[in-house]
Amino acid sequence: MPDTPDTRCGFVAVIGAPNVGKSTLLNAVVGTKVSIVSPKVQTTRSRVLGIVIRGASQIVFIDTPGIFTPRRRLERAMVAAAWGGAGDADSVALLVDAARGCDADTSAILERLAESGRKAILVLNKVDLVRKPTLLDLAGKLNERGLFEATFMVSALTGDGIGDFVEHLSQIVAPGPWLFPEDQVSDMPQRLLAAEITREQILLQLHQELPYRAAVETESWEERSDGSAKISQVIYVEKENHRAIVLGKGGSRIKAIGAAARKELETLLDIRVHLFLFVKVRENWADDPERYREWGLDFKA
Ligand SMILES: Nc1nc2c(ncn2[C@@H]2O[C@H](COP(=O)(O)OP(=O)(O)O)[C@@H](O)[C@H]2O)c(=O)[nH]1
Ligand SMILES: [Mg+2]
Repeated sequence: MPDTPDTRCGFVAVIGAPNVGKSTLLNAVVGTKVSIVSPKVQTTRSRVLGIVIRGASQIVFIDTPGIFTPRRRLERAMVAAAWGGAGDADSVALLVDAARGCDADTSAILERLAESGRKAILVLNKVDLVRKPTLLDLAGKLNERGLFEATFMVSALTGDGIGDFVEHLSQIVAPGPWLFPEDQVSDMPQRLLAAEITREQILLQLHQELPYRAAVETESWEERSDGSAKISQVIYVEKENHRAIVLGKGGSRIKAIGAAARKELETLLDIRVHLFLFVKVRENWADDPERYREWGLDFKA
């Protein structure tokens, strides 16, 4: 017998309209939070990897920003990153919100998939929200154009159907060596993940346009001798009145954001965390090339 290893490995890009549950799916397959989630669109700004091992297969999921018709520079860069993720991957999973059905964003993605000529995997998400007949109707309709090699019906929230989906992928990824260490679940540096956790709280706790116009950066990360970490972050907003909103009355909002983010970080990192947040006004951060580099986005997309 030749001593060829029987391992398999492949990249699977998760694409779809905003808010269909791509990041929730990524966290569900990985089993821990690697990508932040909120009810707001544009939560995911860059490409995030989630790495899963199933049997002899290592499946590397690429979470992408939602695909929609972009208007601003940041949006253009995010959509370009999403399609870039699909181009780099061995397989593409198109996620559709079963409750929302086939809306304009999803139709546009189907159009582009058809043009590319590559087969994708259809994943109908949020099955916990719809009745079976509606679901089957939608699956039938989406399959009419013959763009999909397989269809899965899942709930990223409850975990329903996730096992079958991962099992299928473990069988179709190509034979080859694993590309990441066995215990690695993401490629996101801890400082960036920590910043994302705080941004998630901003999205969850604040409303209107402001959350989309805030950025978070981890400025320093100090490991202390008692095993805890002191993390300082800056929240960048674009206007002085946004700063006031993030701070809240007597600093109450920033306090709540910090408390929730700290709790989440302590669970994720499994250490005690001292989190210090500062709010700064930086007009036009969304037009600063440096930010794009940091997130792995193309400024000129
Ligand atoms: N009911 C239900 N809600 C879900 C499910 N998956 C995601 N969501 C919710 O949909 C919203 C958007 O999720 P997110 O993962 O950020 O979507 P993304 O923009 O595609 O990455 C969040 O409020 C999630 O909690 C699901 O299977 N069922
Ligand atoms: Mg997302």
